Amino acid sequence: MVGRVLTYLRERLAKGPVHLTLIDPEKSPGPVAARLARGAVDLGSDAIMLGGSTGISNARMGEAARAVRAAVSVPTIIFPEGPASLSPDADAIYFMSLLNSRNLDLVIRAQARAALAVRAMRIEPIALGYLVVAPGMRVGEVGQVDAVARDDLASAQGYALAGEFLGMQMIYLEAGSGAPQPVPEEMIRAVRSVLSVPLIVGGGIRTGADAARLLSAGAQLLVTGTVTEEERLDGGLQEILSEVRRARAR
Ligand code: 1GP
Repeated sequence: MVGRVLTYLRERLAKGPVHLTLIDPEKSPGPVAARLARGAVDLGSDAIMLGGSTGISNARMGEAARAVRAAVSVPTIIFPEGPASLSPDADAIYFMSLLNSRNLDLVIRAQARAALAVRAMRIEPIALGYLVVAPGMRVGEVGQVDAVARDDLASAQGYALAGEFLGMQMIYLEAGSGAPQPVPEEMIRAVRSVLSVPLIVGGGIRTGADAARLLSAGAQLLVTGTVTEEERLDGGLQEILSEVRRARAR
């Protein structure tokens, strides 16, 4: 099934790379989330992801989704840490599996518990394979992952391609929020060379130079959270978005 938000992302991707802004409703509740989203979208961000790796309640998620939806016209996508992050107030949800978790709850069991609720909410599920690469940061710990080593290109390719073969509509390579370095370019190149579905890259992207390197290695969607939450809208995020525009013009 291909819904409205995935169609929107694919249409944008047909023209070049896409930027996604991640906002954590626990750190930035409703009105703050709305202000951050508006700032990011004014600079050219293509969609807003709502999520974080610790303790988001349905109420917090709902409040942020409603506020962001009222503030911007781009899609809002829930980036869940588990069933507690569900809300009917966003446009879509990454229906995701943490591919390299040791905890089966995060691979498939929580998804089985949430599937009927997602259907009842009529929120668009986007099937996503989520792969944590070292250092992994907080999500690596909470997600109980066997993080893919930064030089283990074959494992990254294997997980990503397995996700695609299982029917996942996008693959997300995550270095972890606040990672000192983003996912290595060689890994992005290696994964992109075997993958047909879009490749999302996030974690540790802070500057225009970071974005330019990852885009030329083959990242198709870039996720940034920290630069927006630190309100470095006119520095980091602005530079990142000008690199996305530059890559689109090529
Ligand atoms: C985390 O990839 C995202 O899931 C964003 O990371 O906060 O480092 O931008 P940053």
